[in-house]
Amino acid sequence: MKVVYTPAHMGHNPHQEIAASRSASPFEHIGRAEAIKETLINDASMEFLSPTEWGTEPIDAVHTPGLNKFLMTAWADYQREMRPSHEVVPDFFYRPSLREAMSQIEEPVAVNARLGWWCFETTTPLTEGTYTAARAAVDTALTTTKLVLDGESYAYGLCRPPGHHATTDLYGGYCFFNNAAIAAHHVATTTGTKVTVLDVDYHHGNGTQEIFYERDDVQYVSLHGDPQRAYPYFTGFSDEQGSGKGRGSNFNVPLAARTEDDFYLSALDKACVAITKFGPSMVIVSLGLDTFFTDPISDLSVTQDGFKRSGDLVRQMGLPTVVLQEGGYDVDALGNNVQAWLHGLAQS
Ligand code: Q9C
Ligand code: ZN
Repeated sequence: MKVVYTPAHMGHNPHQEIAASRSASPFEHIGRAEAIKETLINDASMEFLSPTEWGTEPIDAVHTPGLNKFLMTAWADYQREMRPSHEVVPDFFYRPSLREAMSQIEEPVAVNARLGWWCFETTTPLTEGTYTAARAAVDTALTTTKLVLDGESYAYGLCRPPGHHATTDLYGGYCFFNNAAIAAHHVATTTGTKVTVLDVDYHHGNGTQEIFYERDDVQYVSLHGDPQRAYPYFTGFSDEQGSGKGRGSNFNVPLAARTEDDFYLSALDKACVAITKFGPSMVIVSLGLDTFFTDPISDLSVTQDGFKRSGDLVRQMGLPTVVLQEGGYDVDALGNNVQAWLHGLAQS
């Protein structure tokens, strides 16, 4: 299987994460992608390639162009305008009801206000090389997608930072640009065919859902921890089924804490039935391994064998499949878990 990887992800190098009312070492760090790379590079069935450059056009086709413009200079703007800091985090979020009944405003001018305009939470710091890394993750997703458009049955993109929490105009949840959504939009618009994003990360992909919620050319299907207890809390409920033209093309499966392999696989089977019914030309998998039973920030109980069975079930749909890396925070198990999923997909 072809694997797209670049060391450019190391530009995104947070030293801390502000969550649960304290600052602690980040769960999303360089070591995650390097652990996956180490496992796959020692696997003779994996062939490594570097991404090519795709520019900002595919990003601006999915996100409000102001998001890319902001992220390009935000870290440097903050150093100059506020104070020198290894990482940059908002402390004031724009919530539209602050201006209830008043005129709509434009993006503010002060960098601290712009942070709260474009970001929705505190766990996603900007560091000096974050922008370069986030752009490289998009290039990785698009290069992987092109391999499959050009005839590979499947390919894997080692995207870091991840993408599925980034909405049309907000970043957060360790995500800056929505790698999978950019890839799906690229396929749908350049081929005129339908595409499915199958999201198996522990967390609901609120960004991908929002981006495609009113569209009938891209289906979003997700298995995740029930938002009644799990991040991102405000989306991922089963009654979110799409709206307008998109009604029926969004499918959420919230899962109970400690869900084990057999139940998880039966839920994934339902997801695959919904995908087959939609009839896409390609499946883009948002692959999170944070459903693993020892993941430090999640509470599902999937095993390495469950990941292999998951890849196998996706293969049985018989569709060209792009696999893009999202979350997964048990770093000691991460490489083996990705490898198991990919071997299930490739039946090797
Ligand atoms: N104490 C992805 O898996 N909050 N994002 C975690 C942990 C952020 C997860 C709090 C979770 C974001 C791509
Ligand atoms: Zn996740």
